[in-house]
Amino acid sequence: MKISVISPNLSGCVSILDTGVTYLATYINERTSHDASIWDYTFNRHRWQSYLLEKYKKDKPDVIGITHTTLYTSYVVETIKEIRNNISKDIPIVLGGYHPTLRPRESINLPGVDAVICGEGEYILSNYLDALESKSELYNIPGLLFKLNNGSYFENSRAGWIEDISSLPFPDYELWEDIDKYLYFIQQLWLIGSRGCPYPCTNCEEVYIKDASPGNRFRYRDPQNYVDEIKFQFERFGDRGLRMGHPFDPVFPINAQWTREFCSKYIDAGMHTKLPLSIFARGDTFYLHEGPGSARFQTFDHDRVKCLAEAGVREVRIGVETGTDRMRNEIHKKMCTTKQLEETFHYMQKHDMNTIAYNMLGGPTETRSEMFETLKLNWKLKPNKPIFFIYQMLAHDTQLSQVGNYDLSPDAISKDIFNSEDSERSVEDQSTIQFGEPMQSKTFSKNFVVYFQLFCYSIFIGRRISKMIFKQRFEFFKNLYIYMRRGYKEKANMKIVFAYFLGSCEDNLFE
Ligand code: B12
Ligand code: SF4
Repeated sequence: MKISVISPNLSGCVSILDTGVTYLATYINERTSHDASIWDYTFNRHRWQSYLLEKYKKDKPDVIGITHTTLYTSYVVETIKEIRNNISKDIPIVLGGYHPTLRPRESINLPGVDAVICGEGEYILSNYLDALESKSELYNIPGLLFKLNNGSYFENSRAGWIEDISSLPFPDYELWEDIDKYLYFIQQLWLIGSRGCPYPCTNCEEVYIKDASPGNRFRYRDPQNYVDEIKFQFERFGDRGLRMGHPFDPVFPINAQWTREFCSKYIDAGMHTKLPLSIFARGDTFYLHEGPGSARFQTFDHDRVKCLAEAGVREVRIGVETGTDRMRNEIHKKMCTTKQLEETFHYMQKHDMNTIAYNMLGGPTETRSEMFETLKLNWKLKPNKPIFFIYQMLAHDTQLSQVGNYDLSPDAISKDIFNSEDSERSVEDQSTIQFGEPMQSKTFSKNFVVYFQLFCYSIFIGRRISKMIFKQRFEFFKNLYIYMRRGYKEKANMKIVFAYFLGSCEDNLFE
């Protein structure tokens, strides 16, 4: 059977190189008798309907898959309509990804959908394709929901998380026709060495997704296997624009022993001098030995940071999230104090690591003065790049009702994810976290968050741009012009292109 999986990115964001889709299609191609291709709107979004038709005629798939993230729901719905109205009334359409995993019944009830995969897709999709090919029953495929002839649906039991993620093939990014364009704009590749996360943050889907399927959600790859993949990706893309590896593991260095093993293997492979890495860590990560639940050590683990630095980790991305302990720990349940953040940023700077601070503006119950605290804390922490996301309602938010003593029920807080009628944001921006739609609140107006974000950026970007111009002089303007012109030509979202220019382009990759 032939399946084409769509990444329906109409936002104009040039970084949506979907790792889940890549893993899925690679597995189908390399480990099953079926064939998979990827159809990607990112650089075709202004003619996505004709693009779909061309791809359909060329690839002639038997099944169409669509990856469904919550903020992209409208793109998924439009895609299904287009397929049903202008391409095929009866080709099976299967949805998978974070939204169907968290809200499978909502996804299966979308008009035009035939099946939904809940959980990780590799084995489940392969079983589904086997069953379609042999025209056998779909009743015994764990993880699958499918439509019945009478319009209702049948829901199989859940499949369980894949136990050994090191056994999966390395993701084949060549399946993305536009991989060279992605590499031009982002100059990095997303790498996945773990799946899941052990923390309970209430702003994140991770804490809810744990229960969407049985088994152990938080899994790490064998360090050697991870290093082998990074080397493999570098050999393929190193001379095509790849300048930095970006492990997307939310808590990359959480386990001291795993971190040391990874670092020594990365050095043994000679990769530390070839491909620098930018990793995620939390403000409390370097105070822990074996993750949450284990004894907390109050002393900072300098050795672990040194070891990362020696292995070529040049940048650490840290979730500051908000300026007050109330928002960070009582509402978002981050378990990380302002003091730990201050120390962590200080030590990172001492160890010569670049830092990125991730922040969220406009979370549930946040007040305007608390948002100012976030700005003040960032000023104090002096990250190389601060990022101010707008808090977005995701699939789990509607289920939140009480956090600590706070009422987060629908009566207290607007829970309408797709409420955008009075939006200040363009349709394309609404699906992004950078410039997305603020939630409604009694403590601030949507406009306040929108303008406050601009204010934060203008302060920090001004400082950063002046530094860059001072260092790079004419080159800065030349590079900016070339990069923005290419973004314009590719009809990308120019705000996001500008953000990537400052974040990861040419001489701006690291300060
Ligand atoms: C890496 C990452 C990215 C990367 C790659 C995105 C991707 N989808 O692969 C980038 C930087 C592009 C990114 C962008 C965004 N991300 Co992001 N990202 C992650 C992160 C850290 C890891 C995801 C991952 O690679 N997991 C490993 C892969 C193998 O698993 P997977 O993606 O779940 O894919 C499996 C299944 O879902 C399923 N599957 C997926 N698609 C399909 C399709 C079909 C047809 C089938 C059958 C199965 C199937 O099979 C896959 C293989 O097992 C997660 C958080 C986390 N810790 O998990 C957030 C996360 C996925 N991101 C999130 C968000 C909100 C975004 C953005 C909207 C942010 C923005 N720019 O504004 C965009 C959305 C873009 C998009 N379409 O995904 C949310 C999604 C929440 C939701 N309910 O949709 C998450 C869960 C974080 C959170 N806040 O909780 N992200
Ligand atoms: S540490 Fe990051 S990935 Fe883990 S639950 Fe918290 S926000 Fe989600």
